[in-house]
Amino acid sequence: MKGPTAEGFPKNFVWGAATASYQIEGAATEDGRGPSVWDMLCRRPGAIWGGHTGAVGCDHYHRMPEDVELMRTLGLKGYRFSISWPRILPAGTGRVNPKGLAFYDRLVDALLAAGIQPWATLFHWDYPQDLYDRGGWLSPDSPKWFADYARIVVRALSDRVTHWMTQNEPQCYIGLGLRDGIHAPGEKLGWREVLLAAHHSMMGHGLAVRAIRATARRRPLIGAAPVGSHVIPASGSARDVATARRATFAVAGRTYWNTTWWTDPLIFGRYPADGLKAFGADVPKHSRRDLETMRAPLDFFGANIYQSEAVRAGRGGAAEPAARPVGHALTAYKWPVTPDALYWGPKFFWERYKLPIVVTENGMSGADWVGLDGRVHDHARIDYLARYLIALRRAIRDGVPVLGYFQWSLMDNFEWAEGFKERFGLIHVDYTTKKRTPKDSYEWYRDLIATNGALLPADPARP
Ligand code: GCO
Repeated sequence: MKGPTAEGFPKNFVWGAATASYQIEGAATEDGRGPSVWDMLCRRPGAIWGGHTGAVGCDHYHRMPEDVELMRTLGLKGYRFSISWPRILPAGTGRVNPKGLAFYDRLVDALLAAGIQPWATLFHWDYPQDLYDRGGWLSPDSPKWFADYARIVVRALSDRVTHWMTQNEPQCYIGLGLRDGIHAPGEKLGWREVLLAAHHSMMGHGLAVRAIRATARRRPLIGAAPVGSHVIPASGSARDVATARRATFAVAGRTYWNTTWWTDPLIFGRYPADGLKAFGADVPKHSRRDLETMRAPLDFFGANIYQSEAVRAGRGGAAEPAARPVGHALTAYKWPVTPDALYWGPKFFWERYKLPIVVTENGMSGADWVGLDGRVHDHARIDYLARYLIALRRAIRDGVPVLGYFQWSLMDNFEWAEGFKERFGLIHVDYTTKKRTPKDSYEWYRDLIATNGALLPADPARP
């Protein structure tokens, strides 16, 4: 990879935006799509804010050409989308739905015609309902189901798609979905089962990576897109930095909010020792072969980064939380605005995993509406993105290889259990009329992309 240019971003930096199938597509029962666990959860009273569902969503399934045109005028270099498993395989395995594949065929063709590189995520949470009924990720067959599905998609699209991500945020679809019951399928299982499901999903990842490499018609670049808990140092002192690094890679007790339980096996072929200790007898019995299945060489490390906690070195190097000042900036979702997450996150991941970084998601929800002048003045989002991208530029200047950045999200969409309450988009969506209105941040991002980042303000941390 080439180093940064004068603007601070490499020459072929992938300026992107991201979405996910269930969050934007709608058309939940059309053209042969099978049901997913999210359709199921959306029917459960009280499960989703406002009783919303993704059944119609942004109606992207029907408005895809209009949406790709908006991406083209935005000047996107890359677009990260996910493929709906039950659209391709209505029952999860077996019969392929040609109309489902045809949709992604059209999408990929439209992207390429617009000069936009497609970045496909194979699984972003809309798990086929039929497979869930057959045990879901608890089934020992589940890794193979996922790999078989991956093979079908890759066979169909890999003449044009070269960038692949296996799974998005297993912490969420396993942790929030099976442990806390907040996300689909809405279960509250014990740790033993939760860890077994996690184990299978990681084996599924490993098998899928091999399936992609064996099937792809053009040389693929493969990664995964986990989330995690990001910890940053309260100061630049070596002790604080070492403490934050340790905390970033710790399994702090029995919680799924960590990075290493989900990522060390994929890259090192082993579970982290502190996690094994914390989960003890609930860790599934497994063989060396299982771990070797999980481990498959990757081409990049995808990271979804939104926020972080700051720590300082306490007594004996223990991590002490550094309280945020009263009145600290929060997004509409009440997530803290912590730009340095996009400096330390990529840096720590690069140091540990030695894979080039792709920021697969970053963005914020805002209280955005269409003003009397017909425009959406989302000043806060512009400021948020600028601050985070300045931190990312600093990481690149300090030698972290970052291949691209995908803003979350191209358009307002179905924010899972929060329904349509949270608006993360560069494009406003009126959910009644489905009208798209590019926000001020869309124009700002367009100009930023056009200058390869040169319009970013100076770095307040490194004037
Ligand atoms: C996630 C998902 C996205 C979310 C986004 C905002 O990170 O939860 O990948 O689907 O919509 O992160 O919460």
